[in-house]
Amino acid sequence: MRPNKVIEAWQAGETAFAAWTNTESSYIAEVLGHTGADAVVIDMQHGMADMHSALSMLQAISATPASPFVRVPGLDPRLIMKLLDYGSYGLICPLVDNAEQAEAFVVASSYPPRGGRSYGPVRGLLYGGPDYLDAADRTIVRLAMIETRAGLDNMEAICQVDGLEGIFIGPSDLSLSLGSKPRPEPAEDQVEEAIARCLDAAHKAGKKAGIFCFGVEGAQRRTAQGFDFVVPHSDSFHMAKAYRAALEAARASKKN
Ligand code: 3PY
Ligand code: MG
Repeated sequence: MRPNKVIEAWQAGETAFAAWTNTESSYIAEVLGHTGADAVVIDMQHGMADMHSALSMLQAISATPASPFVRVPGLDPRLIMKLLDYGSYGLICPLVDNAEQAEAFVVASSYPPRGGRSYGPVRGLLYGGPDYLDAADRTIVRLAMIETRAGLDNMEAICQVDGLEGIFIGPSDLSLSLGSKPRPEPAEDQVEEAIARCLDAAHKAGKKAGIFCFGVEGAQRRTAQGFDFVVPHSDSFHMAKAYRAALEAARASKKN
């Protein structure tokens, strides 16, 4: 089966870096796939993509060196199965509160005997290759999001779930859940402390730890802390920031 770039990075002892798209654009997904990212994550929880656009975006990412990942809208086995059949190589599941939900996530995304994924990888087979059935369970990356107080309380048990490659921290929701305001790194002390505990618990359990970051400095901070899967914010954030800077620089050159 075609290798997963994120797993390859981890096997080489490297941090995996992912680009994140809030758009529903296959063109932008393709552009992101050519930026050197190990994966492009289509955000179907808060982003614009629906199932229709997700299919063309997954196809577009397939034409790049990056592996196609999706943040699913929620723990819905039907959507999870379909997005895998569409060719997603990685799934990030939001708002995982306990080990039972993490187990349900693994079951929905794994073939029997481990899971209950129904057979029909109509596009996964084209992208992955003829040995898809044998290799899919160990090639697809599953990350459970820790971003609630319950998830934090149950994080050790979540990290014990077999078949889960790791956790992915959502600092904004985690902040809200702990009574803090979301803000760029560093987060408020209690949130930073919770993030450090998540990182430690994941590594103690032999799992990977990923995190969404709020820009370049944040991504550098989390990479230096030892996170294994780092997302340095979204495409819409970087596009607006870069365009604002370009416009300001051009305006500043105007002769009076
Ligand atoms: C959060 O910070 O809550 C996230 O879900 C990041 O994507
Ligand atoms: Mg969140």
